[in-house]
Amino acid sequence: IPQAPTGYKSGFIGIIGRPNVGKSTLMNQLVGQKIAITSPVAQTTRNRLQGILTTPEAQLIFVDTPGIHKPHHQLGEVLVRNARIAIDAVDVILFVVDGTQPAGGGDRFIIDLLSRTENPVILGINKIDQQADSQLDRTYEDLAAPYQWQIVKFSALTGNGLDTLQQLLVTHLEPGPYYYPPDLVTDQPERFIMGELIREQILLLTREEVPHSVAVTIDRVEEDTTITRVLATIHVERDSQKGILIGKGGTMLKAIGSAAREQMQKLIAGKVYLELFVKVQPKWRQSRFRLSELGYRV
Ligand code: GDP
Ligand code: K
Ligand code: MG
Repeated sequence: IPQAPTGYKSGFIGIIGRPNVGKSTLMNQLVGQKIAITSPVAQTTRNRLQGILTTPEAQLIFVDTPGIHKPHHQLGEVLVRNARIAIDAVDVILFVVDGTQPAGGGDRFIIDLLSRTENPVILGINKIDQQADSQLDRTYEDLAAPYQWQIVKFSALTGNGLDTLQQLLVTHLEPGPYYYPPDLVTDQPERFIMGELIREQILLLTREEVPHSVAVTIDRVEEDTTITRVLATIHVERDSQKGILIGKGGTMLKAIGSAAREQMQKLIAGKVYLELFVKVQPKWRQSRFRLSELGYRV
């Protein structure tokens, strides 16, 4: 890693918020590449993932966290605990809310968590591209008022307002080194993102009952001069879910595969041949061993 110029700033920014407010979309837009998968399904993000933005004046390292919510099973508890750790392990908190939705219990729960941190907090009101009712903003402003958090409004989808956000974040950073090489956009290996791109298509294409019990492993990546061959397994809990994933005559698996392959080609800027398998592993969500075996930090 090269040495940063004198006066250079750097630091970690925790992106916190309830599910579906647009945290992952925001991170992708800020770093300029799709490194975190997004979908309308809550709990799309399972791991802590870092997005790195290096500018001439600062290196901003964004930590995308799973949305904070009340846990229902062991995977849920792990997710919430990781989000709590993230709050204190960073330099600045970006608390993202959905400006198209009224503030809810989930937001109050997070505000309660954030009220105890020493770190500076910025309230980011997202989805201003879709906002019809400015009254909603006021409810968030009122919630933030007792803590005197700075407020920024933006659209993670269109990028509108993100320059202002970026400038404000830099003012909160201290002088520091490059934590990562300037050309790196994420701390995650390509293989992990490949698995996530498959999981994203499952979330987008299959029925409600499948997504939460799915995990994807990348079993093999073979790089040829002209094509990259990827072998991956989708792990589910029940035979019925396997049936849904494969679909009639294999149509669903084919659709998942071809959409994921397209995304992977963008990721690696090259041709990909993707082979997908589906495997039933009962109750993997309950098992810590399984979770870590599949690559989740528990
Ligand atoms: P997360 O759960 O907080 O990480 O949320 P995601 O990034 O997965 O986004 C949840 C949904 O909100 C997705 O369907 C996104 O396309 C959508 N979304 C995110 N940001 C915006 C935005 O600025 N405007 C609009 N209209 N939709 C957004
Ligand atoms: K989501
Ligand atoms: Mg997310």
